[in-house]
Amino acid sequence: MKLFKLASAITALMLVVPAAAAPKKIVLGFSQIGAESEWRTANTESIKAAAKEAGIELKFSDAQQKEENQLKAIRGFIAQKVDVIAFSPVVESGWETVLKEAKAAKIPVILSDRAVDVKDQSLWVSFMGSDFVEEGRRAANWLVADLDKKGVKGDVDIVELQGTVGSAPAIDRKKGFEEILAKHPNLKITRSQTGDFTRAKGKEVMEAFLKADKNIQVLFAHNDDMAIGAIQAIEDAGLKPGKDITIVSIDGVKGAFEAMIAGKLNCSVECSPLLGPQLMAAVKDLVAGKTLPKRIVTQEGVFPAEKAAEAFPSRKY
Ligand code: GZL
Repeated sequence: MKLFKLASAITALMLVVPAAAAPKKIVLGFSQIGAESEWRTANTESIKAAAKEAGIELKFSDAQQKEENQLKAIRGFIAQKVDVIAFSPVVESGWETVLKEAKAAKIPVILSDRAVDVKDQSLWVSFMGSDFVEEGRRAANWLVADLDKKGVKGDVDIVELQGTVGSAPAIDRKKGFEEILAKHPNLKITRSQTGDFTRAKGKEVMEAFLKADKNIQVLFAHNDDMAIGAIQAIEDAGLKPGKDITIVSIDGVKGAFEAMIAGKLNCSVECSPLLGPQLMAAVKDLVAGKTLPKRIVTQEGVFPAEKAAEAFPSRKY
């Protein structure tokens, strides 16, 4: 009889005490630049997988490399009252107004991958991504060492494929590369043009460079995708990429490792797109009321061709 009474009491209690409400899901609005390169695709995959793993509801928008689409997406996130906004700004300028709108709506903003150029730094909470100036320095330092190893003296003509005009990686990689070149007056950038971080544009611009200049010795590409496009143009011109023209680029994507193993690319400076886990941890910390570091720098290395085959099997992007 006692057992029956106990069971009835527990049942009655369960009817009275509501089940603990499931904790509200964090909602993150993320505006992605586009799908312009292998790097960007890997970055998107990392963000989506990490959001799923973290149990964060991700509202994801692809801006097709257009700033106006990012502005529209961010305003949409504000209207939907998301908990946090994160984005990778396609260019550095033009964000002041929309970031003020996010601040007025009390929605914190995290910069992922690329920085913005705004006077009021309180408009964004944290910027996580690579040090692009250092990546430019690493590319130039590798080139200086490679030319020294080959005993190359005298003037060296370098052509440069720049990333998207006005973007943080394009501005800063150029800055870092030229900082090192300033110490080596025989190394000169003779032609420089944007390839907008894409293979197609990289090939098109390299074709024009090759038509105009028969003395190109080095190509510095701000990302691997433009280098891979340029490799096709160099081969179409009857030259051997990686031998007739030394090529150094940045990202460290799969296509770059394949090109290095094939002897067509000489060095790729790593720029990790795998920001997803770090971003989701930061979002959770933010929602939990913790303070984030203003700057979170991704750790990365340099891959000369001779290390490519050994490193390739363990690459994650
Ligand atoms: C760098 C990233 C750049 C890559 C390109 O962090 O913003 O954009 O280097 C990508 O491949 O398109």
